[in-house]
Amino acid sequence: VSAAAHSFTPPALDGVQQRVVGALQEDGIAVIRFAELFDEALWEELAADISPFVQQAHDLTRDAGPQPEAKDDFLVRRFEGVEVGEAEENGKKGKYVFALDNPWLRVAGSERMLDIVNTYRRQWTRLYYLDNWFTVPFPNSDTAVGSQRWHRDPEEAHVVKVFVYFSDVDEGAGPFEYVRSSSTGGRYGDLWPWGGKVRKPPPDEFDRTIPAEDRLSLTGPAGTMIFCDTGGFHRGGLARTAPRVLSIFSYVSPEEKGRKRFKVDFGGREDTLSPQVRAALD
Ligand SMILES: O=C(O)CCC(=O)C(=O)O
Repeated sequence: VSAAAHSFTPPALDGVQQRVVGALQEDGIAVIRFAELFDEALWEELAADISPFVQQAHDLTRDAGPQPEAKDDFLVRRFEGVEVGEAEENGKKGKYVFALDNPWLRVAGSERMLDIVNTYRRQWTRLYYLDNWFTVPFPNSDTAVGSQRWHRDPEEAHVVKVFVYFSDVDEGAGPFEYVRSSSTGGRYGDLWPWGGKVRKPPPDEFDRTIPAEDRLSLTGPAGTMIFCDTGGFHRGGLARTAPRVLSIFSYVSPEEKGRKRFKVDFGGREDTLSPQVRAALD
């Protein structure tokens, strides 16, 4: 246990934040509406900011083939990976640089958000990835590839991811799916355990072993917000009839400094940040 964990003092949480932490502790997953945590103006700002990316991604993938063969075929990432538009300029094929007033960073690195994640992890976590995703629908797709298959994330046993849907996600849009109570210490924590040899369990055996009622399919309208311990089993993005647009934020413990997949331009304002925000963005 690190020094940071020893000195962690749980912050005061409001009712919504407590509900999210409680559900994370119980099931490894919590689903709320973005509007329960943040105001309408911020939603509008994010929606406007993501919209040109969605248009570009549509154009880029209009002639997608019949079947995806790799992750890059079905997933367009705005700030990393397949670089489109401003990411090409900003990142120059390196890490994307977010200004401190970037709206995604303001949400992902907000105290409101960090207080939830940090209380669940009982330490000041580090934001190591944030992105916008456009998942390409393939009407004839019959084989799951990559993260479309059940898996546990490799970073840490209790890595936390937060997804916000910016499109309506029904079964045809490849919803995120999760096995309740499947992270380490949970009811299904010992099945193909985290860090073990089997990274992607055989689908038939998986379905036989884990009851359907514990396999959650997170459909929902735009504005749906999912907090999740992705050390537990999850999959998603097998879209057939509609694209799926979301933002993703990932949080790890402070020891994982090397993993950070973006940069922050603090503009000399480091000292204005609260210690937990600074720890998250450093
Ligand atoms: O696209 C999805 O819903 C799955 C994402 C996933 O597996 C991940 O972020 O680790």
